[in-house]
Amino acid sequence: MKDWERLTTVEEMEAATASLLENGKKVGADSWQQRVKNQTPHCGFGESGTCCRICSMGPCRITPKAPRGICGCDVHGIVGRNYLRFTAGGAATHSDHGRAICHTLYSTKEGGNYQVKDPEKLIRIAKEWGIETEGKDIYDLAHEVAETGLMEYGKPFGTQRFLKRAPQARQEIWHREGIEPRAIDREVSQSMHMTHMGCSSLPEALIRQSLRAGLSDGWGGSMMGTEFSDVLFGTPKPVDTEANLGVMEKDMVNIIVHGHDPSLSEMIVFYAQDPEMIALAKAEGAKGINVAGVCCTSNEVAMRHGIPMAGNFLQQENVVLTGACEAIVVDVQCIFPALGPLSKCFHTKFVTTSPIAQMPDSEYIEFHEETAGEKAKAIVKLAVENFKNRKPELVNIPQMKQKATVGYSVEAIKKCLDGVTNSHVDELNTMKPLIECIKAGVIRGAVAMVGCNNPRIRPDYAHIELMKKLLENDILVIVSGCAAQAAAKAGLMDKASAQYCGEGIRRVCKLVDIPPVLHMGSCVDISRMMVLAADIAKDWGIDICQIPVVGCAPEWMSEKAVSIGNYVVASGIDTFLGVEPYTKGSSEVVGLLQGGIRDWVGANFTVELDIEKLPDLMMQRIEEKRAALGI
Ligand code: BF8
Ligand code: SF4
Repeated sequence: MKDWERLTTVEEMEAATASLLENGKKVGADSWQQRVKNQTPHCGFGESGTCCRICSMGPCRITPKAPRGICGCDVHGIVGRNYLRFTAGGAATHSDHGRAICHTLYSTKEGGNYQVKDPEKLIRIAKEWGIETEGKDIYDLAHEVAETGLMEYGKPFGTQRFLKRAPQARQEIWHREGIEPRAIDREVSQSMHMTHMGCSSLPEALIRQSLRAGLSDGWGGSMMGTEFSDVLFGTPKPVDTEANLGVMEKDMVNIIVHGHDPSLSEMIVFYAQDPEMIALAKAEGAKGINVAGVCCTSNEVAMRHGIPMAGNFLQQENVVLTGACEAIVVDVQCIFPALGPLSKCFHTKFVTTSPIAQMPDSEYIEFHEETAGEKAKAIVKLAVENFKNRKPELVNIPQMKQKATVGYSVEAIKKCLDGVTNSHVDELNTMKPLIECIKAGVIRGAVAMVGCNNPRIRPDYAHIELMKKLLENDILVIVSGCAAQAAAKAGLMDKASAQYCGEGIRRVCKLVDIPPVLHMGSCVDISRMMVLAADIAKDWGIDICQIPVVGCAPEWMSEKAVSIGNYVVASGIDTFLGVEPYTKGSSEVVGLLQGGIRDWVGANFTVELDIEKLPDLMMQRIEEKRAALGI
């Protein structure tokens, strides 16, 4: 068989998009492709991070002729402050999602809208946090754990509880460098304070706080988001699903869930299976109800229920352009405001549900824990009753989809490893079989490929090409967020794709019965990757920065991604970016992020806009780490 022959190519996906844009033209739809043209060229000051508008004496823009703002701040202070604010935006966003999940956990009750699906995990976390579990009703325990979690956001003293999950050496580094995150809200709030007019303009202080704010996200808010979502909705285990626009069904009511918080999508999925709703759909002339997802909420329900993934970030308009989307139901984050006007060009209902993400041209059905069931049912009904308004002449569902096996939580990975016979190891629930593989060189190392799409990069191209190259070279690829969906759409999560990988990965995939690319979840689930790295390091007896693993976000775009980058690097994992942060205006800030912080945390960023060069850079770093370990 020819190399990677059975994958769906980026060219095929682009052809599908082109035909959908033709569909859009018929009804006068706008598109991001057009808006990119309207916005090009971008503002050079914004791009280099050298515009300051944090007080009304400005905006001040730094040029050779005007090297300081009116207050006297130099370019390094301005770029550093902008970078910290960007990070704080991301940390706030992920962590507020985590907070919402804590509230959902607090709302659980026997027979209620939300229940505890993984009591074992709840008890495990309670014990980890020193909460008494003996003889306690599981819901009393859930409430106590949720409340303790909520206190992590504003506690006056101490540091984040989950930091203790890291290897001792890592915890000591965080302490030594003064970057242990305290209360999550405090880190975000302090970042805003530090960047107020007349506070910090010292790049070193600003970057240190960026790392700390990031850590409050990764080892705080995001980690609680992930852990408590598992308690509420079940810890993911391997499940088969499908990906790409072909998962939309011509003869069914198509409901697309989009956003991030599974509290909404779980309910939609549940009521879409309600016999009353299915009967209603049939009465309306449809064969049934099909739920599919976009962006991270899609990852959440794919990981737990095998709900198909219609696409990732830059495909969100495409689902509406198929003309076969009865409703696109959103919660928070990464939702294009464009969906409002676009939906109006079709019969699609654009349903917003969160006070945090309210948009023009949408139907706003506010979602709360107490009324979640009835609201979800109302939304499903709205979609079903909209089926008859479809215009058959506008229906164009590109017939492309791939099989995917997803659901690789840390717990699931350990379970897979338990299934592998290894003469050196007889314990269960350990990373040792994987460590043995790495030591033996069967697997050279791993890359955590994460993040978004960004029109600056040919959509999905970087993700897919990098993954292929790494797999050919026996580098294990773990993924989350929109990178995961790129892999799934291409077919890299189909076990059958292992045949194209290097000999080592091929053997491991066969032995462990896994696909070559492991889907670990949504972007908050990058906290799973932190736990994975911590567990590997602890079982190996080394620090995280010594493991031959790197992070990569080749197509990133959001503030959340920068917050992630900060905590991944601060955790000791070198991170490679294919899109430049808004920092190039300051040699000092760039010097720190791409070099200096290595002295603090043992890792740093590498920015390489030439995607073709990224795999070699990453493999080189992995080999350096192997050499340092003497393997
Ligand atoms: O949190 S990868 S485009 S969907 S920001 Fe958004 Fe980026 Fe996708 Fe999820 Ni993450
Ligand atoms: Fe200009 Fe200083 Fe105000 Fe920024 S803080 S806008 S550099 S005067």
